[in-house]
Amino acid sequence: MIVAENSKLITIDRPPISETAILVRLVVPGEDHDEVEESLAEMRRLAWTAGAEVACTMVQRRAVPCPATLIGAGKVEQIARAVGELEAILVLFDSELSPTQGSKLQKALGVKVLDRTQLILDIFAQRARTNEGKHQVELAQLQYILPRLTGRGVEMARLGGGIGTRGPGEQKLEVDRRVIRKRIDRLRSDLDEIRRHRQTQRKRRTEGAVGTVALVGYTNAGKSSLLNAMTQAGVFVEDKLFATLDPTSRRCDLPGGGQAVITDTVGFIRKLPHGLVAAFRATLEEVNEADLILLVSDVSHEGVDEQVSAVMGVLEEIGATSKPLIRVYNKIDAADDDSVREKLNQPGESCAVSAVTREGLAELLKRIEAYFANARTRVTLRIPQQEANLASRVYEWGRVFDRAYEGNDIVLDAELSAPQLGSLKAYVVDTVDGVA
Ligand SMILES: Nc1nc2c(ncn2[C@@H]2O[C@H](COP(=O)(O)OP(=O)(O)OP(=O)(O)O)[C@@H](O)[C@H]2O)c(=O)[nH]1
Ligand SMILES: [Mg+2]
Repeated sequence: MIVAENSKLITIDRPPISETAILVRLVVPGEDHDEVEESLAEMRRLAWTAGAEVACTMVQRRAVPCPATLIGAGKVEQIARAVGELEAILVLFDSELSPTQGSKLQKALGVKVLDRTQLILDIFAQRARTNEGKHQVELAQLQYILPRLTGRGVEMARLGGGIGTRGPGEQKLEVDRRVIRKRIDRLRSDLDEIRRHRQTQRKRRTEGAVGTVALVGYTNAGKSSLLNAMTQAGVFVEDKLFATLDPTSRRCDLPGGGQAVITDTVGFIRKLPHGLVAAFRATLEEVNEADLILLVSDVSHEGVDEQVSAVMGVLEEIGATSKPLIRVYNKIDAADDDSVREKLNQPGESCAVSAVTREGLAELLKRIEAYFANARTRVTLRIPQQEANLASRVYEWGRVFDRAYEGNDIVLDAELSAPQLGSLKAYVVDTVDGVA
């Protein structure tokens, strides 16, 4: 169901629908066969997640894309026939369509035509639960629609609801550009407010912890399952794409005492729409703010390497590549031992686990602990005796080597992690770098 309230347009609690779709892909010279197959398989899963069944897949090889309709006129006719025969009501393109191409194809085929970006946006619209998620999805949708605001709305409205018309799609013609721009401004300022609120929350949430860890990875890699296994968080897990949209943080006990804050967040996908990444800034900030990243991947999946590269691409886009990172190969219970071994032999710190059987989890926690132990700094703190509660916090959080009283001050020789030191910065009088 699409609701339009105070010009706010977003889908809420739409019942699952079942649509028959045809999947189309243009293959240009030089494209890798396996990657094309993988990308098509993923589109089928995306379609299924959105509520459509792909009845047939049609691929066209062409030296160059057709500017008007991406694929050639003959292929368009062939698809139109298939639409009639299969009674399909949706044609999905595993490519980005320009506004003109989308509009021409829709006219020629007489059914809804959606590209990969629109399909992903639709799933995000279905999945958004919190205010933050809904705001971010709406912003991405409006930004996508704005340059496409000519004519296609009529066709969308005529073709009825369902996949791709959720969110503001079918309302396009009634809401002119000016109104949309105003709404975009409003969403941006609301999101700024949400981000500020998130920052305050983050501070409170992470107080005293040795540090924060973000679970990052391809959609369906098992990030939420891993958070649950590490912290008994009870987060929603589903064998569909983009089960998680909103970040969840939980404290996790480390083997030698102390706690890390682990944050689970939205999954990535290849060709993730740039606008969506930009719109999800508040959510993705959780990754930028983390002290350590766990790059979670599904080692039982054939396309795991490509998935990891797609994740690295997004990390680059959000400026998080310089963060310390541990590669976590998940689902080892479903993978063959050789491929796991091969992954672990690659350069960089890595770890193999199963969120389901819990194999390797203890080792992963040890690695996290070791990272923060190595990242500790030995400092001298001078704390006024009236603030003795701060001194007890140092004992609670880190290691204290020596304590002395000088005048009205307690002087502590202690070792703390960088995030812990953050809130005690004002009391640090001396630092011994690199002492573990
Ligand atoms: N066999 C096996 N399945 C797993 C493992 N971890 C997760 N899964 C399954 O993989 C699917 C996806 O798990 P999630 O934890 O929802 O994955 P996610 O990375 O949070 O996915 P998104 O939130 O959609 O990005 C679910 O069906 C899980 O049960 C594992 O270690 N082994
Ligand atoms: Mg998840």
